Amino acid sequence: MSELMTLSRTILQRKRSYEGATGDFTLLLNHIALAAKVVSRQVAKAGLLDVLGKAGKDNIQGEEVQRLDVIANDLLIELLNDLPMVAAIASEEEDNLQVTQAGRLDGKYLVCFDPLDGSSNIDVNVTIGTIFSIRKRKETGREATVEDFLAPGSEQVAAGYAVYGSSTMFVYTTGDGVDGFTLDPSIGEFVLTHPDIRIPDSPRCLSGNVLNRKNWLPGTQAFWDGIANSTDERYKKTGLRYVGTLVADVHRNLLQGGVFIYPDDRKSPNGKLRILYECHPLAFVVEQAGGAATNGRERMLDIVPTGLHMRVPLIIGNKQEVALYSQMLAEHP
Ligand code: P6P
Repeated sequence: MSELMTLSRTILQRKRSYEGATGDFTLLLNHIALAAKVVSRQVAKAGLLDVLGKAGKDNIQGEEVQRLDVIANDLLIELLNDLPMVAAIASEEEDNLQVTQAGRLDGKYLVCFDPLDGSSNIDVNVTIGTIFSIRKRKETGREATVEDFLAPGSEQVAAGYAVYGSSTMFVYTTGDGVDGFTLDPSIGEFVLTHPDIRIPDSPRCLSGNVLNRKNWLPGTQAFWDGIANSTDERYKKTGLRYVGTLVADVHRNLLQGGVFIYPDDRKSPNGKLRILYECHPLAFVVEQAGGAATNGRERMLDIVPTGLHMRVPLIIGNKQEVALYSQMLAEHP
């Protein structure tokens, strides 16, 4: 049994925590993992549990909310609401921040999440996921405000995701490397299967919605075409992969190497993806695994959000390709 490295045992034995962390952090992370286990079960049985389809409303993003979005969102809020160390929550599915009951005054953590990323793929059985980010408040003794969330991504103390695919995986970092766990349903535990993930320096996948190419900036087009038409050895095995679920595309690139782009373009000057609960957490994970993430012009983790639902362009994956993108933007104004 000594080989059975669960999430909790890994945190304790590999200090996958962070300076100043206490048991509170472990409890918080385990609650997020618990939510992932429950969502995993709902997703696995979606067609049988009558949880497919639309919830009959749009969210603040203007996107049609799926019933599983609501289930995942409500579950995460319920689980975190009882934790005295969590002061407030920012969710893709909630217009405003959610001040928690137990930790509203003295909770030291702020949690941001996209409860179910890739919702449009739920009904067609394509991989979806949950993305989370944990920040520490600079002061307690009062209710959290939106301003408490508006800090650079470099101030995250932990970030990660669950991805509900052929298996359910839980991947996270606290700034000391990245570990990946696979859910063993027979024991209900996330077991360490991918210790110390490092992104391979060989971009196996070029990932982006190339049907938007007509709206892309000249630099984006030059970046894409340069790789697509390259005869360089580096791109000999590079293929196009685009799931339509951000966390699935980023997870695949993390394990195989690659670059994902959701850029700004003439129709969407800020791109589509949200910084607080999509781009900052994934940038933290990918940087910790040896990759990079920018908005095409500056490091993603240096960007300070101006609102809970701020959108930013995202270029994320192998360092060389992320840098090449910025170079192409600069050379093709
Ligand atoms: P498009 C899913 O709705 C999502 O927010 C991300 O998970 C995904 O990468 C992106 O949208 C896909 O957007 O415009 O290519 O369908």
